Amino acid sequence: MRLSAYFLPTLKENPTEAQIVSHRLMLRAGMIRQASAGIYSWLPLGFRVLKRIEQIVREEQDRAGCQEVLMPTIQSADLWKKSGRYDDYGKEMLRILDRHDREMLYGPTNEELITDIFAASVRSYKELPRMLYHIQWKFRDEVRPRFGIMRGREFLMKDAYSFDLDFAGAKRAYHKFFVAYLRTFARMGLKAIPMAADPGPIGGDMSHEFIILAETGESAVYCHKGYTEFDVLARDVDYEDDLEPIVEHWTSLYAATDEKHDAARFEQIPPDQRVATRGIEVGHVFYFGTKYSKPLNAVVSTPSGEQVPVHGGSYGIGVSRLVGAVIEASHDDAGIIWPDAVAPFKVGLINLKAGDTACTGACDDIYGKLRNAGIEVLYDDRDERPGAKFAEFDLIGLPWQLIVGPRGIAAGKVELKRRATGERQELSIDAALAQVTA
Ligand code: 5CA
Repeated sequence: MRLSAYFLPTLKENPTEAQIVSHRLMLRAGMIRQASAGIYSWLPLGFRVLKRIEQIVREEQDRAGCQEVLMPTIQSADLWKKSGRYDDYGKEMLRILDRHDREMLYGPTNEELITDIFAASVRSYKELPRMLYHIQWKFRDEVRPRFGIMRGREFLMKDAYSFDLDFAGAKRAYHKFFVAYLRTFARMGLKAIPMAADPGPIGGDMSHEFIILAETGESAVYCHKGYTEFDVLARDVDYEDDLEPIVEHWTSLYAATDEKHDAARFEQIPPDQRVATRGIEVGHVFYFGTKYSKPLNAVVSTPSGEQVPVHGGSYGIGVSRLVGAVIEASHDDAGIIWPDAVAPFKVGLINLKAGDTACTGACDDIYGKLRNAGIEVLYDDRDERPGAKFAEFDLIGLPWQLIVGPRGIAAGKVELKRRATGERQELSIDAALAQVTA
């Protein structure tokens, strides 16, 4: 993509409405634009990151054996009346009347709808277990939408649902999602710690929140420092194996959100190993047994012919929130530092002298080669001051900057800068290409 033709409305000044760094940087880097309170449009750069994150979430759900569906954003109130949540949800639910005065709503979550879909077609234990997910926009009329897309009113969520014959089966499903979540967040370069959590309006008996430690997080959290040294991607996971040992390992040390915090237990941890900080909730898993299957009549026959309600769980990931969470975890004073896996482009190709034939010839050539190699590159072909270009590329945080200037090119050299470390190398064009395509 040529920057001269790209819609990238960056801001030079810090927007005053942004209280936390990710919100500030997303606005400054031209990733999002507020449409109304807690509701955002995603501009090209932001949308690319959102899609990358969504794709990692999708791949790890698929790997765990969960199947993708797509349910609508607008739901009928009927099912919610059956589950009892039409009243429970209160003002957070956006209620809509259609032209026939039928009560509709913009879905804040999908337990009712998916349970109804399941109940309509599954009859026997032989069709279990099942795991379904979708990635769809949700609406919650939050009292205080804030921090940009971190606590929006409209936000993109991955929500998955499991259906099992009994508690033992539901626990296996819970473990699958638990492990899939560890892998998902680690692939984005994030350290997410599972913490015992309050199930809130979803209900149920077993629940963990996956938390990224960050001073700017909304929740107060308490955990053992040991978690920061755990490495999950080192393990290859077979989802048919017993995953309990992994879950046990990841719940072996103390970790709890504010609502579940047990000060006495926390104080048993040696003082230098205690972490009391704030965190960003990027995922939440729940086991809720028959809370939805009973009222919505999702029953199956057992091997002995008995009719029983299925055991369910739901498993959410804040896909749009993750964009902000990654920035909170990875930035410096100059701007964003995208981890390779979620970067909107891998390389920024910077032509320092757009009017110079040698520079432009070399850049055009490099641009063509990178594109042919399938590398996503943002090519700054504009006639701007080098200082402004450097600042803009540091702000938008692409992993590599490949800088082409007249002096270097006369000697057949370009400069390659790694955004994360600031390390710069003078290389031949071929050597630079080899590094960024490796
Ligand atoms: N039905 C369950 C799981 S499928 C559910 O709704 N869980 S939840 O309420 O915990 O939401 C799942 C995830 O969505 C949260 O962990 C959080 O990362 C994200 N999320 C929740 N509310 C918001 C919001 N207002 N803005 C952005 N992300 C949100």
